[in-house]
This record gives sequence, structure tokens and C-alpha cells, in this order.
Amino acid sequence: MSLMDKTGFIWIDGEYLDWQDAKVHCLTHTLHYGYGVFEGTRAYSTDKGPAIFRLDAHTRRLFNSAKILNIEIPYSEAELNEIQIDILKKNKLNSAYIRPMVYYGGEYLGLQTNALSLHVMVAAWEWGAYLGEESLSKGIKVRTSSLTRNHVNSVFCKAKANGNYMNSILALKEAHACGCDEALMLDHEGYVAEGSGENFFIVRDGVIYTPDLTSILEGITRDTIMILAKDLGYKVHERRITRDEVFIADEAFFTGTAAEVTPIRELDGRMIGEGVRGPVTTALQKTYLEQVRGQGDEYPEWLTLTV
Ligand code: PPE
Repeated sequence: MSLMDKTGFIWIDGEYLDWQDAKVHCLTHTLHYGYGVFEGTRAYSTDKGPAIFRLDAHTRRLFNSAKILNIEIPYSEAELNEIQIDILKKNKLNSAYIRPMVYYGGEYLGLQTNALSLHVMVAAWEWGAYLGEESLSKGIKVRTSSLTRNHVNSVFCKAKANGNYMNSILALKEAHACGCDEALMLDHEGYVAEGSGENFFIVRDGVIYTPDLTSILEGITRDTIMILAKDLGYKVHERRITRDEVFIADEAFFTGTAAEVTPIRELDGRMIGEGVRGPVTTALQKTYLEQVRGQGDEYPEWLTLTV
């Protein structure tokens, strides 16, 4: 069931609605101003049945995002976990992308949110490689964005908030217009931040570096990769990275629930390393894809079976 099929069920405020009936009004507050929070979680087919990867961490982040925006979600984390498990069963999905969102209703417009109704939805569908089928093996072409990543005191980067994504969409459009697959965004001081929808890593002389958690989303795949990389014996450092350091890196890659581990073969017309998926990226991608598919023994707590 892909998003294009327009079939199956979507959960809204305690009820499963047919895909076609899961509608909101055009005066929906979040539609006008972007004040809402969401998540993106993947479930993979495993030997033991479909399993959601790091469900607890994603649901925790949804609640943290809501806290940052001063929104009180009218469900517990356990309840929302149950719904995400249940929606896979209901839609008979073996692998899926799950999208919970918390948004305000359309009782009135204007910037106050005090008296608005609050809604929660959860949808799920099959989603293939985020940046195109060949991206995972061949790597992608990236361009540094002319747009600055969200400033820490403008919108809050640790919230996965709807409105934060306007900055991402502008950057992605610009990258596509230049014939690239994705944008690399710099923070307001000019240091490397992240992709439009991914965290960023480089490898130099066998050591892995990733930007620290200032103007970037606290990615769950980023965290997973740091753990797996250390298990494989790599040193991982969180620190500021400059754009020229990326040009001379041996490898670079993006991480995200949707993008998984996507190699970067080119930035701003400069080939990164050999211009192919490098050995460290290959090892991390392989380990990551094994973990999410239940083929690793180390972290059983990362998988929530849905059967
Ligand atoms: N930074 C941003 C801005 C971001 O949107 C994501 C997820 C990440 C980093 C990586 O976070 P995590 O998924 O926890 O490892 N981007 C989502 C795709 C956005 C979209 O809807 O498109 C995702 O990967 O699910």
C-alpha cells in the first residue's frame, strides 16, 4: 500500500477512517501557520514479522517536540505506541513509514492557540528509498544551500515541528533546480548543519565526525549510527564541521529514518573521496540495514514486533 494507492485506514482522534475520509477543514490552524509537530518512523519486515524500529525513541521525540512548542498531547506515549503498532496490522503492512502528527483545529484564525481544539493523526504506508532507488548504492549529488539552517533562537531545532520544514523545502527545491539530489545546510555561523531531512556525517582518516546538536534535529538514525560505529571500532566525534573540510573528506553520508544511510558522492561540484560509496559508509549502511531488519542480536529493544 503506497501513498498513491489512496486505500487503507488513517487514525484520527481515536477512530480509524477510510483513507478517502481522513480530511481536515481548509481553516485548520496548522495548515495556515505550521504550528504542529510530527514524527516519521519506519517499520521493516523481519523474520519474526513486521517490526517498528526505535518506536519508543520516536514517540518520545514527538512528546518532546510538543513540549518545546508548549502543546499537551491528550494521549500517553504508550497509547500512541499502541496506535502505531495497530495501524500496521489494520493496513496489513509488512514494512511502512509511519507518520503521527499533532495539529490544531480550525475554530478560528489568528496566532493564539489557547482555545483551539487539538488533534492527533497517525497514517502509515509503504515508502521506498527516500532519495531514489540508486541513492543507497551509488550515492547522491549535494549542493550547499544558499539558505541558512533554522537559527536556534528563531524556531526550535529539536522540535520536529511542521513549520520548521519550510526552510527545508526551500533548500531542497534550490538543490533540485541545480540538478542535485539534496541540499547541505549551514548554520547561521557558516558551519555544516544537516540536510533538508537528514543528519550529516563525514569520515576522515578512518575517524567519523558529525555536527553537534545545535541547529539540527536530534536524529534517531544519527544516534543509532553513532552507537553502531563505536561497536564496529570507529571513533566518532561530535563537533563543528566546515564546508571545506567536507570537500577533502574521504567519505560523507546522510542519515535519517527515511534516507537510512545515504552516501554522498559529490558536494558543490567536488567529488567526495573516490566519488563512490566508501568503505566506512558501506559498513555502517550494512550494519544499519541488518539492525532494522532484525538481523542483529545486540539491540533487541530497538525493535517492536507488531504481531
Ligand atoms: N534532520 C531533519 C531536518 C529531518 O527532517 C530528519 C528526519 C533528520 C534530521 C533525521 O532524523 P531521524 O529520522 O530521527 O534519523 N527526516 C524525515 C523525513 C522528512 C520528510 O517527511 O520528508 C525522516 O527521515 O523520516
